[in-house]
Amino acid sequence: MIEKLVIANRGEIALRIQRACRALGIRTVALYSEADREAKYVKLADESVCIGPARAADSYLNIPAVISAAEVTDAQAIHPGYGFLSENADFAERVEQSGFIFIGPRAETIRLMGDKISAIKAMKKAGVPCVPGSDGPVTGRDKEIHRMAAHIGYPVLIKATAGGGGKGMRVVHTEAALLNAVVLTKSEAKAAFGNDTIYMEKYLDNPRHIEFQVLADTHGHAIHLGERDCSMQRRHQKVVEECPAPGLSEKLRHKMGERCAEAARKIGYRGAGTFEFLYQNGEFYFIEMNTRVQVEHPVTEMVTGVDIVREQLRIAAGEKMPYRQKDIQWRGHAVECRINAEDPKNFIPSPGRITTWHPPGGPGIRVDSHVYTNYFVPPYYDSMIAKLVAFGDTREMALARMRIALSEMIVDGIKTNIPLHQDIMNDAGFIRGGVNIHYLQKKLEL
Ligand code: MV4
Repeated sequence: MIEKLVIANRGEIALRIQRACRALGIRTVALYSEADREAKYVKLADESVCIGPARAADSYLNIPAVISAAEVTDAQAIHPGYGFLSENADFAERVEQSGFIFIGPRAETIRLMGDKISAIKAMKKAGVPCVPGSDGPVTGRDKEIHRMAAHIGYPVLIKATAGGGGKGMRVVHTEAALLNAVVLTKSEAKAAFGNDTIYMEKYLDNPRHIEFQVLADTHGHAIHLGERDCSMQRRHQKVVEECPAPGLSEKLRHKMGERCAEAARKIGYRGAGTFEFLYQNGEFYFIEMNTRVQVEHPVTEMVTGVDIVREQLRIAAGEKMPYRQKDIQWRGHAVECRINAEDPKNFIPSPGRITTWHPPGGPGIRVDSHVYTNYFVPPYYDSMIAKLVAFGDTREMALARMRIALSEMIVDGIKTNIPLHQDIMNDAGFIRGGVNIHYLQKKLEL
């Protein structure tokens, strides 16, 4: 097993990784910026190293500083968490070249999935259903681009191959708007990613966002842990996630999950990964793969009983997965609310000191958070301060527990989006289940 591990992240996920390490007897090294110096999760770690000033570019994104910290503390492995360096193929490569274990897939897998065109190609080849589209870069003469869009059928979506997570996309409704959109998206992609390669897909107008969790070890075994519905989002920021997806049949779960596990096997995937799909009119369409542990992994943990971060660590240490697909069972329902330090009406971040922190509890309630009374929420990073997860035998029971938990929770001194979550938990459309990705934005416009 790994004896000592560097956590190249901050906040709740840094604490989550620490907990998994403790359960496996792995000693931890917390890395922190000057803005996180006083955070308790830093003090809870066995060791800690300051890697630079508050600005993420100078600390959590500073590759030489992270690798040096692993060297000076004599650690064997680095867990990148989510965000920051977690999907940076060059980082993964340098970690391994420096002789450390990277908790995640091989650098070449991260690179394959980071380029959306190559990701779609690989998934299509592996039997995963994709959105009808250009099957490669949009190049050539204007006439050919027109022919391609007409063949796919309007509306089409122009996407940057280096994009993802919502950046570098443009919907085109008419032939007249096509070439202008291509030129604009190309120049935006060049400016944002240094890569102007674009591709084209059929635009799906009212999909749900459903993603499948997989785990793959280095002995050729891959399993799926079912799906999560992440459709309740605003401006590409997920707000509420749940497992399982409301209304999805067991048959379709197994069929799609098995396709994802099979694809993971075929590409020699390693570790935890997520296949993102759009789901519309009963059909799944692959859009992207995430090669990291995700924020919303707890809902899957609650329903399957599998500790995903622990499995990431065991897989990275070269162990065989203790589960076969038949061992995985889904029981009950879990919902997660992302609690952010922000104004619940205008979404403006609300950093500052938390004067009272009173988390909820009781049966079926899980709070993943690094904050406490007197914690100062720094203004430099993501505004998420906690994930509140509610489990129940049924979706109705999970939602009922979530409503009670939200009403118990006290966060004073800063603004939070708890009122927004209370509103969502009482929303008729959400209670019915299965809303699409545009639902929350439309609700907020009212
Ligand atoms: C799409 C789409 C509709 N049709 N692709 C947005 C971010 C990136 N992950 C892919 N995205 C989308 N791709 C086709 N062919 C709509 C979106 C989309 C979206 C997807 C998932 C979650 C939230 C979203 C919000 C707006 C648009």
